[in-house]
Amino acid sequence: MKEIMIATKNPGKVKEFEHIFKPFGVTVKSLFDFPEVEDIEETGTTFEENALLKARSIAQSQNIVVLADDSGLEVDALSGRPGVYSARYAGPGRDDAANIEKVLKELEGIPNQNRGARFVCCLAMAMPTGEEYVVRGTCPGIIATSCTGDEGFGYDPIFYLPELGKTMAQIPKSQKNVLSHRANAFVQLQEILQQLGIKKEA
Ligand code: ITT
Repeated sequence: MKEIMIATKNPGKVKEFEHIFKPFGVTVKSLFDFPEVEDIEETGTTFEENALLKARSIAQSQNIVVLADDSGLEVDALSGRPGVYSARYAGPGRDDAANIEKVLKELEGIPNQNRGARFVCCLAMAMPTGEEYVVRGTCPGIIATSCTGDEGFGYDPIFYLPELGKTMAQIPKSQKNVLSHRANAFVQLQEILQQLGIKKEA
């Protein structure tokens, strides 16, 4: 496998995957390199379903190995919301600041011990030949009461990691790439890549 297309238009995700795939010598492309691919509606009710929907449809139409990431934030006190709606929680504008504001408002007055949450990342890899693989990674944390830090993207500024005493937006990319939900899912995907004979370059 020489190249893989990440089925995303989220530049934050593209950057993380470029970093992740570098040791494998696999070139990372994204939907920015395939402007002809139309948006695929995320009609699934689970992260797995949505990731598979995207990967499958693009692998077939573009004849390339595709990795789709469907990810989001699950907040315990909100019964798992925003969940699969994380990107559009505050409405179709997909604005990170508005999404964060909505979560913080809904959690107003809720004490720290009840602000548990997790980031979830499902990765689906689809081959043009029809083989499909899906994995799920998670990363636990606590929703802070305000934003801190400017690394990362999405909900990172309010996602507090108690063991580090920092939010996900206060740690460098290299550290996020080791402990995040995406990193966790990628460890599982790596096992699959290995079984397929795709290994890290020495
Ligand atoms: P694509 O569908 O084009 O991949 P997206 O941003 O719409 O991009 P999702 O549908 O998977 O992606 O929604 C994920 C949302 O969940 C994303 O917009 C963020 O708000 C949040 N999210 C996912 N991973 C995150 C991370 O590592 N840090 C912070 N927020 C994250």
